Amino acid sequence: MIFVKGLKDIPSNLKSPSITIGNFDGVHLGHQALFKKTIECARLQEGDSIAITFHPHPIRVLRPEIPLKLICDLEQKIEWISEQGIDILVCIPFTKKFASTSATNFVKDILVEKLKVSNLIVGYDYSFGRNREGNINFLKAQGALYHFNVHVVSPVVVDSLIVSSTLIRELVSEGKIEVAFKMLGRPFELKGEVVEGARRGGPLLGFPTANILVREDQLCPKVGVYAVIVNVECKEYEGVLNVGYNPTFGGEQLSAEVHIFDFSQDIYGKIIRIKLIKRLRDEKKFSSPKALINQIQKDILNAKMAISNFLKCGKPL
Ligand code: RBF
Ligand code: MG
Repeated sequence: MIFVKGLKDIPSNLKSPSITIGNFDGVHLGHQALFKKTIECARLQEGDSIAITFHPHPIRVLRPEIPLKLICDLEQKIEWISEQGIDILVCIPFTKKFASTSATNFVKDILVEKLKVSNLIVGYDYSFGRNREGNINFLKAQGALYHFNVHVVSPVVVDSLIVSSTLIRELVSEGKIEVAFKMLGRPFELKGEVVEGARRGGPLLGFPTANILVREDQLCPKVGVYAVIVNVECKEYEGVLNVGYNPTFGGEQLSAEVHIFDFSQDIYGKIIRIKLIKRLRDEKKFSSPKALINQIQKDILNAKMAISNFLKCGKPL
């Protein structure tokens, strides 16, 4: 996949482009349906499949007062869209000025004149442009005017719920990561830098943990204990993640820390990716460190079981 930042560096020799547009936070099954349709349209015409996305997320720019927690960062988005088989990903820097572009001008200047769109693929609920005036009826009318096809992709339904980034954010913050998993088509991933923790896990409990810096703008799973697969410098390890306040030690600050099995490297400052496979339990206040140690031993056994089931059949049991 070719990644293009901004509209200036778009290759000039595009072949009858099939284009999809969206924010694609999480690159979930709904987004994946759009990419499949886009690639299918491109194949039929032996043309290029193109995805257009925006960064930062438009809500961040237009409604900064909304505390939007994103499922993924730009790097994850690029990686996951690339895995879908899209030829070119165009990322438009989203500014207030760009947001004031009318839907008419976006279609004429960017889709038609710049990209020479042949097929436009959008989700059933799509709208864009100043005041969201670019809805599906508008796009169909523009398609008739400029001779491009508009394909509307139906919603994807999982457990009788329509897959959406908003719903996945809710599910993850409620700890329903198994449902989020089904909607994403992959485990929810918590990514972050390993930072200094309380330095209690190793010396006191015998379970050293890597503490992750969870940024303000990042979606954090509900407090609790999870079976996880951790990616450290492209290698995968199994582990248990605790998101919580460490009430046994009277903690007040939220932390996310992962105990990685059979692992003793110093990884301070490294960015790691934690795939949440199964939620194991709530965080609890234990009467003593000893009682907590007993529970963590059980957590580790439960995590190993959940991960082994996941590796066998691709889903948590
Ligand atoms: N701390 C608690 O106070 N209650 C818990 O239920 C709890 N569960 C944990 C489960 C796992 C798998 C791990 C690795 C840690 C857990 N902790 C819990 C956090 C523990 O208090 C923390 O690792 C140490 O305080 C070191 O920061
Ligand atoms: Mg630690």
